[in-house]
Amino acid sequence: MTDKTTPNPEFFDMLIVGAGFAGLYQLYKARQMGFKARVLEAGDGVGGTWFWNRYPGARCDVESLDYSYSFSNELQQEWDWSQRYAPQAEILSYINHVADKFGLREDIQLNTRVTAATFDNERGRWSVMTKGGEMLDCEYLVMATGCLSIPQIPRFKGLDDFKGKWYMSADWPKEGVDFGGKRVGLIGTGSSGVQMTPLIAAQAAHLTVFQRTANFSVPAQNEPLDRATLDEVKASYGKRRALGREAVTGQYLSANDKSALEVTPEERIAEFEYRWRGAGGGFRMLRAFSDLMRNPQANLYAAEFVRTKIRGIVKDPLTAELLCPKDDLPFGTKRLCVDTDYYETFNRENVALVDIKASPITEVIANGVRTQGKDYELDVLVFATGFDAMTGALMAIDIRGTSGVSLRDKWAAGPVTYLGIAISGFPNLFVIAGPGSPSVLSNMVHSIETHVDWLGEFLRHAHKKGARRIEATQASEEQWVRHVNDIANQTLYPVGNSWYLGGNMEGKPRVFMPYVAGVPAYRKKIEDVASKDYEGFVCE
Ligand code: FAD
Ligand code: N01
Repeated sequence: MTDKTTPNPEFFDMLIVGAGFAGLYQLYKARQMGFKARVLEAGDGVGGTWFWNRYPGARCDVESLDYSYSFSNELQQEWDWSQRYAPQAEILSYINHVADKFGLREDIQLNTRVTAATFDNERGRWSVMTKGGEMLDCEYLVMATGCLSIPQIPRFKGLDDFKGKWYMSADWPKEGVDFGGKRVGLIGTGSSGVQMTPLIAAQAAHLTVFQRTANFSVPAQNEPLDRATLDEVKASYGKRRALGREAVTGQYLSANDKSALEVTPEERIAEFEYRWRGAGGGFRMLRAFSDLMRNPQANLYAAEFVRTKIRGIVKDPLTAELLCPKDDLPFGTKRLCVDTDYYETFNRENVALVDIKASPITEVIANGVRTQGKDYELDVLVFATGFDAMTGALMAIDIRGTSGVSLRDKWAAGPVTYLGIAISGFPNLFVIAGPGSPSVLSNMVHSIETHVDWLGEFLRHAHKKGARRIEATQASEEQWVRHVNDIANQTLYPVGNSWYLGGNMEGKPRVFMPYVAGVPAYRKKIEDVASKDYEGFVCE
């Protein structure tokens, strides 16, 4: 630990904020480059998303064979995933295994929240301040702070007076929660709420699901991975990873390049059925046809398919109708939920769905929840209310670049970056999988590796030239932001209200944040930039 009283803060070549998939790989890479580096992590363990989100049913929706590091063949050969979509605990074990295998822990400082970072123009260094008052200096500051790491804390009136216990999906107790015999209220029906609903329902005396907006959910078709499958994948893992690199979402899956409009109705239903019953998963469903996210009619076909499924599964017609997403939410414009028995759960006697769009929650009362129409008696409340996504973790830190310019001010109308990795006015600061990169629309582990590898090459290149200060120009940033917006506006993504565009938080600027053109198109852009002597950056 750095001595807090030292007048000269300890200096690092690189400080990395966050110990999730991104921070760990960045540390591994920094060491390979001979850097003195340290990771600062707010939590008391590594794992990021998978450290915090321990709620029942939490698991990935990109297959684990792809949602895992590819940088070490030894690692991918020795690790056996138990299921197609591994549960949270297994992903967390994997990340811990990575930390141990590569001896990363000695350079990871846990229980350390970064509160401020200031660039010293004269010395070309970042001064980083922690919540505990510690100061550390570095040449490069890498923000591996995550896109979904700042939960939206429920601000319901009366919550402090609630007599029961309440929990948040993204800050779940390590010891778990026993719902046995309890009347549980769940607020939030996004991916987290959808994953936990069947498990809570199976344990609790009664579950009331409070739904504000119905979202689309498709079956995961999760299954155990047997030895033969694992051996087969491992025998040609490189090939699978290479195919993933060339896929729009950075993962190995079958994409149909036909338009939903060029096939017969029977062929269309057959394709959707194959993805619903056989292939499973949200990313596979989104690739059922090439134009689902571009053509309103194609999108409507997918939406109608899922609505028909819901009506077929859920026996009570009123509940079924309530669960059907409405036309103002085109299919897939909000992250598709991926479930195991979500809709089926509403056929259980001990589960009720409440429409809080029609009758909003007015307050939490001592023994439950009050809506405009009715009181619900509850022993436990669960909030699966989402995140201050993509910008929240960066805006929570007081980051000041050249001439004291504040990131909070710069991003007041929405995030602006060059390539989703650098910000003009903030030299030597890099964001892993930030806004303006494929990020959350892709297999994140793949996109994280892409950024860390590209940045590594960039820093090597800069050092060779004797440059120590790297900064994106304002012109290149403006051009990139325009491009990101243009591409998004050619799709249906900005039509649905979602956290992708800040629409889940009151007062947050509405800007579509991820880069929708896909992983291969993005890689081509960043490789082009590199091949043109890192065009758009000033290195001196
Ligand atoms: P995180 O894992 O979010 O790690 C960031 C870390 O930074 C956290 O540990 C946080 O505590 C720390 N931190 C933040 N601010 C500070 C600070 N100021 N000081 C110190 N530390 C700080 N993506 C997929 O591609 N596929 C999936 O299947 C998938 N499933 C998901 C399931 C859930 C429940 C959630 C919430 C997200 C999921 N995601 C998925 C997205 C997921 O966030 C990424 O895949 C990935 O884990 C992000 O890794 P990261 O290292 O970038 O960020
Ligand atoms: O959060 P969300 P999440 N009163 O924002 C509701 C990843 N992830 O944690 O839609 C009442 O999606 C809100 O309602 P509305 C994935 O990328 C992946 O579930 O705003 N309700 C919504 O229903 C995902 O997209 C997996 O009207 C309130 C819900 O809470 C991202 O993380 C699993 C409310 C929030 O849904 C976030 O998912 C989990 C209020 N005041 C997470 N505030 C996988 O499957 C919010 N809501 C891999």
